[in-house]
Amino acid sequence: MEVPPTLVEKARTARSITVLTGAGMSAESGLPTFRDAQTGLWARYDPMTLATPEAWREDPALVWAWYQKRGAMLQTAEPNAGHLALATWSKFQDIRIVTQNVDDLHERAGSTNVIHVHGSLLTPYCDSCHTPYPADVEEPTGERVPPPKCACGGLIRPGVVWFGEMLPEDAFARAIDAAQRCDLMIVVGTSGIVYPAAGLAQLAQSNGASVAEINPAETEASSQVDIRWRATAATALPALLAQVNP
Ligand code: BJW
Ligand code: ZN
Repeated sequence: MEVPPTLVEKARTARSITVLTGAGMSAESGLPTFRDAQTGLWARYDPMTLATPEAWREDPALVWAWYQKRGAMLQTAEPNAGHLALATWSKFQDIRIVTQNVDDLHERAGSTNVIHVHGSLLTPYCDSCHTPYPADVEEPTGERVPPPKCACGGLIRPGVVWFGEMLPEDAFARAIDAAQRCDLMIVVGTSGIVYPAAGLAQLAQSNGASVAEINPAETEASSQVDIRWRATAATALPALLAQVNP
């Protein structure tokens, strides 16, 4: 596979690389993206009905079932060749992964340098007293599954960041740091429309980094990045790694 030579050159000489990943990173592991027409979860469900605090208040059982379903899918999913390439790469170069994904496939591939800016499917907590609750995924039997109750009477909610909610302060601070310190940012599999995560690429660029996009489709960010590579995560990242460390 043809790897953009400028990207190989940048990657070889970079002192610090930050990889910003989105749902497309896990698409080849069988997890649907949010907005892709055919497979996106939101083709069947209205995201505004599900991924918001308002939906949680109005119909927690519907929202809980949706996340249980995604948790069940995650249990049977495996990291793909792209996740594995990043884990291998980070053994010999300074690489930080900033992910918008709520799955744990980067970690399962062996990456230890992962910053989760939109939370995780594996960290439910009480929506009232915020006490963590063990992730106990059961395949939902229907569209609605009542969420467990906390000892305080509150409801256990998914440990993810919904629209209108603040990103976890510590994680986002580390993401900003990773964007500011890198000299190459590789943006993989994100549509670039959800802020503030999407702004990290502009932040890296305004701090002098080159920004490369790996995505089979045009995105909101495409016109601004320095290198556009129309390829998928699981094909491009291993090919890039092979060129950087032949
Ligand atoms: C492949 C591939 C392959 C396919 N290989 N690629 C107006 C203007 C600006 C901002 C706002 C606004 N109104 C509201 C906002 C703020 C809002 C926002 O950004 N909204 C926009 C939609 C406009 N942001 C927020 O609310 C954030 N909080 C915040 O701003 O706090 C401050 C605040 C507080 C109060 C009021 C206002 C502001 C929080 C955002 C939280 C996002 N949460 C979600 C759900 C997480 C839980 C869950 O998983 O259910 O995060 S939404 C969803 O989008 C999820 C994702 O992480 C995120 C990004 O999606 P992603 O990863 O890019 O996926 P897709 O599907 O969009 O794209 C997939 C891509 O992969 C495509 O490009 C494909 O081509 C590609 N692909 N196969 C490589 N094999
Ligand atoms: Zn509680």
